[in-house]
Amino acid sequence: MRIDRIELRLVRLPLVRPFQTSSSRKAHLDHILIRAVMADGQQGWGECASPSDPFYCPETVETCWHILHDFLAPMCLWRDWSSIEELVGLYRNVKGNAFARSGLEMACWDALSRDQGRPLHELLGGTRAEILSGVSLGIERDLPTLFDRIDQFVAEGYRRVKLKIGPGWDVEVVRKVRERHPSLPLQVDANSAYTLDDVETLRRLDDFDLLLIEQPLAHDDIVDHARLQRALKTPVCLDESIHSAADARKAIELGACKVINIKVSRLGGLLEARRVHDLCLERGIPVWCGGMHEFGIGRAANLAIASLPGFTLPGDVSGSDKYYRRDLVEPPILATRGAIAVRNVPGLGAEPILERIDEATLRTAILDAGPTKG
Ligand code: OSB
Ligand code: MG
Repeated sequence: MRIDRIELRLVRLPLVRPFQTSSSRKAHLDHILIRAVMADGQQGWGECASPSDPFYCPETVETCWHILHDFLAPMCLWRDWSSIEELVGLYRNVKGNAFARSGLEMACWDALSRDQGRPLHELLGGTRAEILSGVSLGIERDLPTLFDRIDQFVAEGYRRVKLKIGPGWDVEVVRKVRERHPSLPLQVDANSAYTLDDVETLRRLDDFDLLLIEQPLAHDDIVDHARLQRALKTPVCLDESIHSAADARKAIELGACKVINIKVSRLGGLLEARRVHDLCLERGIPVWCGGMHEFGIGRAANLAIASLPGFTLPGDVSGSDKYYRRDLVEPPILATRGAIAVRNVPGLGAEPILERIDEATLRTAILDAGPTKG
């Protein structure tokens, strides 16, 4: 395979319901779509689902644009590769910037699987015909609003609920949700909001039969998480701290977690995501698929990886209707009774609709110059 042309598009979709983070209120999301056109005319699409601000991880939409435009694309254009391992070898000198790498790699996986006439989930080694779907709920304005949201998604059949927590919105919120839903599979995500000074607060969460607590401590820590895990009954799950299979191995060996959240974009792509999956399967560590509010292309890639056998816990991959009124792909990715079917068609499993993408595009760059050294 050889990429002759890379198209980058900054694409905006309005959110069905604005969401509030600690620092901003968002009514829409901007992601980068990558179209890679091969020498033989085969195409693939990828999505870079980076947040626009550096509050989840250091990357932003604009750093992704910069790295894709000025480094990754020039390092790959006009170079021959025959496997994804060879493709990522072309840009192995690029450190970090996982979201940017993941978007380009996804476009190449899509093109490769279309070229072979096989579904991406099959290339990856997927074994499930459907994936089990949970929802991730933000910190809401008040408890009644949170209860309404939970009731809605439980009624729709979602298999588990994840609550975002932080100081001031934790033990009492979880207590009340647990009282209202005694047998609901429930987990919490702290997005690094605590320190070891909060062990007593976090220990109180042990009373609520949570599936796990996700990333309670610093985004770049695995050592303190090991200490915390020893103090808690609730399994610790790492998200932000795990960037590679090597990180996952170290975290498991240190006892920093009992579960890992596999997020394609945080791991720099599907190849590394599969390596983390394989390691966890071998070590008996359950995994689940995290999300970044992906549009249809990135969501389809999440479904493909989540079909692998080690994904034994419901993921954050919900129907796209939870976020977007009209997504950019057909058929729309929707959950039925808390499960999403994995499609048996060549490629990612979702067809990008060009007219909708054109309508949503804010900025475009076309790269088709010869290669540079990296
Ligand atoms: O920590 O899992 C997280 C979204 C943005 C940043 C961090 C996280 C999330 C989610 C999204 O929880 C879940 C989804 O895509 O539905
Ligand atoms: Mg998380």
